[in-house]
Amino acid sequence: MAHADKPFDLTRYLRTSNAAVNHALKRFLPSAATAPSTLHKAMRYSLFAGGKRMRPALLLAAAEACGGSVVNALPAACAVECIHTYSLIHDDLPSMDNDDLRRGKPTNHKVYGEGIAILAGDALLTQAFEILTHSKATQRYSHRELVLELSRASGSLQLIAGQVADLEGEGKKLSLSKLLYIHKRKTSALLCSASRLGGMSANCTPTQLRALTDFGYHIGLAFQVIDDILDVTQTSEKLGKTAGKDIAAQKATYPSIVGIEKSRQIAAQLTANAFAALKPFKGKATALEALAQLLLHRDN
Ligand code: GRG
Repeated sequence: MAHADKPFDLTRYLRTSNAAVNHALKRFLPSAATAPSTLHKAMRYSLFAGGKRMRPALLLAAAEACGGSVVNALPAACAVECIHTYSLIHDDLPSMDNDDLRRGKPTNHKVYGEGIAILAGDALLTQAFEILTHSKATQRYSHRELVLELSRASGSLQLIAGQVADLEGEGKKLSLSKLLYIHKRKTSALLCSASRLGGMSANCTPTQLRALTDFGYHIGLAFQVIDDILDVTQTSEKLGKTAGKDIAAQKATYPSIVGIEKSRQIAAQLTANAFAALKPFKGKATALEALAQLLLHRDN
């Protein structure tokens, strides 16, 4: 998708990658009419509610940086988006963040009720691994390695561990190192895994995989710092989710601990570290660089 002789057009890139991901997701998921249709409607409701599709874009860009194809990377890109969407549905539940708005629409449990929302999240989590089996194994990475990669990133030591620490930290004064522990797991683990899975779908070399790990890790941390800044600087309308939630829930965030300006500097430094990680690609990871910039400067 990238052309060395032209300035990189990220808007066009995202339009193309999002269309490919949406088309594949529609095919991978049971139709809304398939029984139990309430469940499949609920799964599709959140999946197609208008998320930014940053994780799939990152995955496709990582594949491209390693000389891979969109076709081979698409199953993993869809799998990661299913995991991400499940985590948002569950995060919004009354027993978690208790939110009414997500991706600019009423949250899943507001529309379908709590029981169906829990089950839609569960089903998306399971669906993710079924979709992942549609990936092609490569010379260096078997299906076992792909499944291990995604299950580790989304399991009890990473994504869910982050959510547990986040829940348990509410109303408490947290140190920066505890906050880093949460961000690494709650946010960075899945973004990092997206970056790694993109490389793996393209049979990346060990050096490339290390670079993508380092890149994804730093991008993931920057993403959450920016998310925390946006929570206090943007409106709910702009974010498509309730703004100001962190203060209301008494959550420790970078802005609450070090202030907004320092938080911006930290996000910029993390992005610079992510850029530095791309050195082995010798300037050929244009889409990854453009995405890193977008994530740093995003306003929703
Ligand atoms: C297992 C009960 C149970 C729950 C798991 C792990 C988890 C629930 C929730 C964590 C979800 C969470 C809020 C992570 C933070 C990452 C983050 C900032 C997500 C928002 O990502 P965007 O901005 O969202 O990419 P869109 O809607 O654009 O896809």
